[in-house]
Amino acid sequence: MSINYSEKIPNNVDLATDRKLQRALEHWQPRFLDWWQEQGPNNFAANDVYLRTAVGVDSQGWASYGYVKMPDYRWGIFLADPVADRTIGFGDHYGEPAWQQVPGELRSAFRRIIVTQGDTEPASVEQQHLLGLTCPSLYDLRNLFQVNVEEGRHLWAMVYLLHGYFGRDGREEAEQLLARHSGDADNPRILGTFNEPISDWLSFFMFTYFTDRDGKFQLKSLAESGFDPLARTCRFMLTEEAHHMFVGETGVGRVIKRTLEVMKELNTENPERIRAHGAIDLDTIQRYLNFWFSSSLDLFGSEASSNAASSFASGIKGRPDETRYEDHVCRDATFDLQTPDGTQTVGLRNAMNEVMRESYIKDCEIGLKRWNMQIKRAGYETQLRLPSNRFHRSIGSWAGLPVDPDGNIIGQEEYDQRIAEWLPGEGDRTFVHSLMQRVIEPGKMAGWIAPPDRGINKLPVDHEYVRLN
Ligand code: BYC
Repeated sequence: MSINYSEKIPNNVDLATDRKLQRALEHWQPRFLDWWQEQGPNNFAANDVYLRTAVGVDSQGWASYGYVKMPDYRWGIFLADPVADRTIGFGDHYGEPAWQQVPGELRSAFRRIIVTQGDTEPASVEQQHLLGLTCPSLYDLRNLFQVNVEEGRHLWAMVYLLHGYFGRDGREEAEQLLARHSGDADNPRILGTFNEPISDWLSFFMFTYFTDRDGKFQLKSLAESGFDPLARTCRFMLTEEAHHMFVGETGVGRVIKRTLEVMKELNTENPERIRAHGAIDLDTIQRYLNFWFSSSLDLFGSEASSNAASSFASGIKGRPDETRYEDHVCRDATFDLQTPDGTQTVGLRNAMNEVMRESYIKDCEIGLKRWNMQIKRAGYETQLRLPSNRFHRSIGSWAGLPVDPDGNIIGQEEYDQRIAEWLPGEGDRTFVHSLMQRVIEPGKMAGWIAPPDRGINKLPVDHEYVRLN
C-alpha cells in the first residue's frame, strides 16, 4: 500500500475522508514542529541530510533515499496493510474478530499503554538532542538523524491512535506527549531509562542496542494486540526499529574494533595506556553495557504484575511472536519466578513481563556473541558479558538490592565499594566525554571508533552524508 505524500500529513489511512481527525492532527502538527525545533537535533535544521523516507509499508517500502532538511521530513501516519479477517491471537478473547474500535471497557487501559509507548519516542530524541555536536563522523551523524526522525514518526503513530480513537482525552494526552521532557525535574518522561542522559556516543550505541531492543519487544507484543489499528501501526514501526538496533550493534562493534587495534599496536591490555592512546578500554565498555542493559531490563516492568496479567487476558498486549507458543490463553499455566525470597510460583499471565524479559535477554546475547568473537579473533581472552538480571535493578523484586553482576546478594558496604568496578563512574564519563570531538570531514573517523564496513544504500563510507555548509 503506497503512502500519499501530496497531503499536508502523509498517510496511508485515507485521512482526507475523515475531516475531523485531519483537522485535529493538523492542529497538533505545528506544535510537533515547534517541539522538534526546541528539543530535536540541536543546530542542524538548515543542513541537508541523506535520509531514507518510507514510500510504502511493505518490505520494499524503504526505497526512497535523498537529501532532506530535517524540519522538512515527511512525518506521517503509516499502518501496515490489514490482514483479512484477522482474529485475536491470545487471552480471553482468543479467536474472536480483532477490534477496529477500542472496546469501551478497555479504553483507559489501552490509552495508558499507547501513551507510555508514545512517551518514549520524543523522549529519546530529547536525550540525543546535543549528540550531533560531537559526532565521530558524518556517517554516524547521518545515522543519528535517521534514528531521530524515525522516533519522531513513531510519536506521530501513537498520536494518530490517540486522536483517532480516544476523543478529547486522546487529544489531551497528545499535548502532554510534547509537554513532558526527558530528565525534567517537574515533568519527566514516564519510564526511567528515558530520563537518563545520553551525552556521549558510547551511550548512544548502547542505548540503540539495548533500549531500542526493548522497543522491538514491546512493539512486537503490541503488534499482537486485539485492537487492530494498534497492531498494524506497531507492525510498521518494527521495520524502522531494525535500523536503530543495527546502529547500536555495529556502533559498539566498531568501538571494540578500534580498541583492539590500539591494544595490538601498543601490545597492552592496560586500560590506562589504551585510554592514553585515545581508545576506550574494554572494562569501560563493559561498565557502560552494564548500565544500559540493567536500565533497559527495568522497562519490562515487575516480574509479577497484575497489569501484565490483565493486559494479556483482555487482549491488549500479547507475547512477542505469540504464534510461537502453544497455549494462547494461559489461564491455568504457572511460572516460577526467582525472587530474593526464593522461588515464587505465580500464574503465567502475571509473569508475562518476565516472559518477555527472558526473550529479550536471549536476543541481547546475539550481539554479545559477535563482539566477543571479534575480541577472541584478535587473540584476547577478555569477554564481555551481560550482567545478571538481578543486578542494578530499579523495578521489580530485585530493585535497590545490593546484588553483584553474578546475581549474588552481597553486603551493602561491599556493594558501595565495588560499584565503580561495575558501573560507569565520574572518571569514566569524564574520560569518554573527553573523546567526543566532532569529526566532519567525509570518510574521517574519530580516533576511538573504527570505520563501518560499508556506507548507506551502497554509497561509499566517505560520502558526504550530511552537508554542513
Ligand atoms: N520506569 O506492573 P508493573 C521504545 C511503572 S521502548 C518507570 O511493574 P506493567 C523505544 C508502570 O508504568 C518500549 N516506571 O508493569 C526505545 C506502572 O505504573 P502505573 C516502550 C515503570 O504496567 C528506544 C507501575 O510501574 N514501550 O519503544 O506491567 C527509543 C507498575 O507497573 C517502569 C512500552 O513500554 C520503569 N522502567 O508494565 C525510542 C510499551 N516499569 O501505571 C523508543 C507500553 C514499570 O501504576 N508499556 N513502571 O502508574 C507497557 O506495556 C507497560 O507500561 C510497561 C510496564 C511494560 C512499561
